[in-house]
Amino acid sequence: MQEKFVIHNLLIILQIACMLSLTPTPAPGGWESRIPLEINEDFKPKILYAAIMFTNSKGEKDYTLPAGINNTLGEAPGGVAVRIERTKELAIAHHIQVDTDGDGDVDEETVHTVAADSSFVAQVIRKWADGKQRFLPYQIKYSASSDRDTPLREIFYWSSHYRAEGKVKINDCESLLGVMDMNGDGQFDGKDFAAGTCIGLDRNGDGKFYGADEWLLAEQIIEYCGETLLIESIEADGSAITLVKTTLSIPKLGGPLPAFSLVTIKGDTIYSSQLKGKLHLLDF
Ligand SMILES: [Ca+2]
Ligand SMILES: [Ca+2]
Ligand SMILES: [Ca+2]
Repeated sequence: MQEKFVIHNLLIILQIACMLSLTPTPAPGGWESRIPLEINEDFKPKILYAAIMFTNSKGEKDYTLPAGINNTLGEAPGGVAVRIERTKELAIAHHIQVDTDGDGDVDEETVHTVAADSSFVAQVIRKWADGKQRFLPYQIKYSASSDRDTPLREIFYWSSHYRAEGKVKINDCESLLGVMDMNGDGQFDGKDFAAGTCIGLDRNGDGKFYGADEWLLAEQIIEYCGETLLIESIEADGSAITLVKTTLSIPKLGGPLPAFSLVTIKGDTIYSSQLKGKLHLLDF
C-alpha cells in the first residue's frame, strides 16, 4: 500500500522556497565575477511602468492629472519636478517643463508641447551617493482617454530611455547582459528588482532580450554555460553587476527536490530524506 503524507501548511513550503531562492549561497571558494556595465541610451522603453505623480484634491498621491486644474506641478521618479500646463491652442495637449538640471526649479527649462499619445525625451541629471552624476534620458508620454461614462483621464508616463549593459563571460560562453531601471528613478537597486523581470540575458546572441528564458528576476537562480549563478549586487549608477556561483540548483520535472526540512502543524520535523521513494500529496 502506498503511503500518503498530507502537508496542510503550504505556506511553510513557500517560505522555504522563498528562502532558497532569495538567500544568496555562494559556492565554496567564493568565486565571483564583477561585470562592468555601460549605459546604453538608445534603448527605447516598451513597458510604461512609472508615471509622474500629482497631489489630488484629497491630498493623496495620484498618477492621473487632477481634473479642472490647468497648471500644476507634478513629481517624476527620483524627485524630479515637472510642470504641466494645459495649452490654450489645442483641446487636449499640454506644455511640459522638466527640471533637468536638478535645481528644483522649472521656470528656465525647455517647454515641450505634447498632444495625446505623443512623447518627448528629456535628459535629466542624476546623482549618486558616491558623488558621481550624469544626465540620463527619459521618455515622457502623454496619454488621454475618456468615453461616454467617464471623465477625461490624463496620465504622463515616465520611462527610462536607457539600460545598463555588459558582457557576461563564463567558461567558453559570452552573452549580452542588461539591467533595466524599471521605476525610472536613475538608481539601479532593489526597487527595480522588486518590480519584475529587470535582468536581460541574450542567450541566443541575437542582440535582443526575448521570452521567459532571457528575461530574468534578479533573485532567481541563473543557469548559464554549465554553472548556476546568483546576482550578488549591482552598483546604483549601473556601472557594474556582480555574479556569484551557487550550490543551489533549479528543480526539474522528474529530478530530485533540493534537501529541505519543515515543521508540521503538530510540531514534528520532517526531513526530505524521509520522504524519498514514497508518494506524497500536497493538500492546499
Ligand atoms: Ca531647473
Ligand atoms: Ca530604479
Ligand atoms: Ca536574445
